Amino acid sequence: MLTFALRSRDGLHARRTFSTRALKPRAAVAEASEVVTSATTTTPRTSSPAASPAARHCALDALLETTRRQMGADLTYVAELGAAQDGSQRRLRAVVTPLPLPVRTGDAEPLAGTLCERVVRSRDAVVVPDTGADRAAASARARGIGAYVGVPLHRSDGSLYGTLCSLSSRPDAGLRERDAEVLRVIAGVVMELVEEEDAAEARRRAVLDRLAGLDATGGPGIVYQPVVDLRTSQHVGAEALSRFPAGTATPDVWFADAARVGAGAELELRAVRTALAGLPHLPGFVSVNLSPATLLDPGLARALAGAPLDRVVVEVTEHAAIDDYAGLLAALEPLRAAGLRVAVDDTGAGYASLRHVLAILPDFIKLDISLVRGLDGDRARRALAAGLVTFAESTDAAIVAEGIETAEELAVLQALGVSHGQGYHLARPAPLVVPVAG
Ligand code: G
Ligand code: MN
Repeated sequence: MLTFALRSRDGLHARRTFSTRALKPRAAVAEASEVVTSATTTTPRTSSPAASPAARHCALDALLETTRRQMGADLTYVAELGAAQDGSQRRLRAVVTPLPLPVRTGDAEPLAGTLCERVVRSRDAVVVPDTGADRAAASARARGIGAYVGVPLHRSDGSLYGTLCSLSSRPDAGLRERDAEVLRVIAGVVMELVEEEDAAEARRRAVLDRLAGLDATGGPGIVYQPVVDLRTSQHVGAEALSRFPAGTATPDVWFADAARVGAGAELELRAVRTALAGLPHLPGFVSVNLSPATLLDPGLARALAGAPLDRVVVEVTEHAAIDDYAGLLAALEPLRAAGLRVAVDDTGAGYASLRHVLAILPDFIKLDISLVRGLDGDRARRALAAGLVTFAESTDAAIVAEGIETAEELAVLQALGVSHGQGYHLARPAPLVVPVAG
């Protein structure tokens, strides 16, 4: 945790400053790092859990906690200026204290009369070892503050962000300029974390906005690409593929973005519901794409409720690792018992697919487009496809070759005994055209 918090150039500087600091050798760096680890798990934290991306927030809290202990302070915090339009307020961005003090992350209060105001005015460090001996610190004294050290925080563009402060209820005669020097170094790392956290939050908001906009227009559109029996040329089913508004990101980016903000299952299941609505108008099965995480989501059963499961196939993507095959199999078991079939998608695209195939023993093994592309002129690809045909026969699975684009590819796949195929050469993905009753 400490290494992460202090990984920047400034951070290395901070680490050196810590270890050579002679004034209050309360904690060696190794000890501090241990302290940080336990601080993030056991010290009562005053920060709100709803704050922002948890990991980054943890790093900021851990850094403040190390700082607090190093300074021997009761409370260390980051205050952000400008909560009010005129900048007269400050808002506590992060607070650490082991004491039951009435301060919380997110609290806002007037800047006027605080020692932070002095930091802001002077744009410089303020060190007050004893508020009782400093007339200008009377209001701090009145609020129970005995000792204070604070430094300004600057954004990477140089503008003033707020203050980083440590304070204690008792005066601290040992407090001096050198302590401010330590805080100044920490301030650089603090701002790196704050700006990272803000940027991540802005990205999160942007994705949520896009998803809300998509919701308003009825979610992703669905096109269906026929899955063809290569022995009979019959359309035996169709893969449902999500399509997003023109001019926006590709579907995989939409799904990855949604997953990053915790809305992956929601988006995938929305696509599933729309896809299944087409079932009455389609021959055979409809095959929907799901990530391993969504297969474990309780919403899946709801999205499938009422659908004829013997006409539904779920495709598990190869791209995501599966940590818990047992959990996945357990979640799928009742659905499979009710007729749902399972496909492993993109087989051959990466190392995970064969593990998926072995663990899941799917009904369909979908050969990735990269194995099918040009296999008519490529002995190794042909050999791999032939091997999978044998494997499929022995495990009662069917092979679906994806991305068949030429007659030559099709002919070789048929000769190898591949039973099913998909691709532009056979049929393009297309929206469902439902005849309107007259
Ligand atoms: O990962 P998955 O196999 O579910 O993705 C299928 C994607 O491949 C879809 O976006 C679909 O439009 C596309 N696709 C379908 N058939 C072909 C094809 O023959 N060639 C290429 N290049 N892409 C295809
Ligand atoms: Mn697929």
